[in-house]
Amino acid sequence: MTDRSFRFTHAITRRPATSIIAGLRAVDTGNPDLALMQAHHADYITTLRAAGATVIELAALEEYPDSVFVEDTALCLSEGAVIMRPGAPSRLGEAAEMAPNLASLYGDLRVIAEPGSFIEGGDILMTETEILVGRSARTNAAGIAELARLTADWGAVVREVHTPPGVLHFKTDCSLMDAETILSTKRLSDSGCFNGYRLIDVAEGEEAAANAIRFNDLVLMAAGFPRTRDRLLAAGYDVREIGNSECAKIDGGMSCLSLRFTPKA
Ligand code: CIR
Repeated sequence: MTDRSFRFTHAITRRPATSIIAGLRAVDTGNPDLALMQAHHADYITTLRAAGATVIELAALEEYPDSVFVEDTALCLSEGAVIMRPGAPSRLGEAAEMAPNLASLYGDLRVIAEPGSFIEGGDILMTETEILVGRSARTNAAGIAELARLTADWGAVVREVHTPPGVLHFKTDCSLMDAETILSTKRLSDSGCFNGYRLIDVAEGEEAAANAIRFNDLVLMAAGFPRTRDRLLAAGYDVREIGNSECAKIDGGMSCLSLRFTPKA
């Protein structure tokens, strides 16, 4: 066991653009405040560095309002990286913007390229033994099948699962805490997709706390969910709370804000 699903050397982030106010959202609760988002983003990066990450900060991309959410553009594995094909038309071009950054770090870069394939990184949960991919409004069966084909010779085991209806991404509702343990909402875990894993339930009414990340010895979670935080503390995790009020207005959370990986040249 190498714990490669949560032990990493690197992270990539992208600075939020002023166009963030045009970010996609399921429900309009007002526009994000850029200055406050930048402060939260800086705290997020400082915390990743405290966890041991070499953080590569990319410049803002004004033409893509949602481009701060770099997770959706790629999947980074131990053996190589795969450029995604986002299902949101306004985000399709973000994937090509990420490619050169990963090409310079990885010897093997592959691309989801079929015109009918759609897949976003937010729908992908990598565990120690398998890659779970949730079908959603952004990720279709063709995208999942293409990912499975592209990664088969790396030994990847891709399992198609379902994102709950009305939930943006699979990982909106779950996170890997360690090699055996997943933090999840009940509405997702009730599907049985995590049978065999140890589960920590997000507290009822705190569903937005499910999108957390484990990076080396730290767990980064959105601030404002005290009952879920206390469950993670009781389970022994070293938890850091990061403000997420502005990203939350456009359906973003902890995992969306970075790619986390150990490059293999
Ligand atoms: C979107 O709708 O695509 C963005 N507003 C939010 C993306 C969040 N990304 C993620 O969960 N991985």
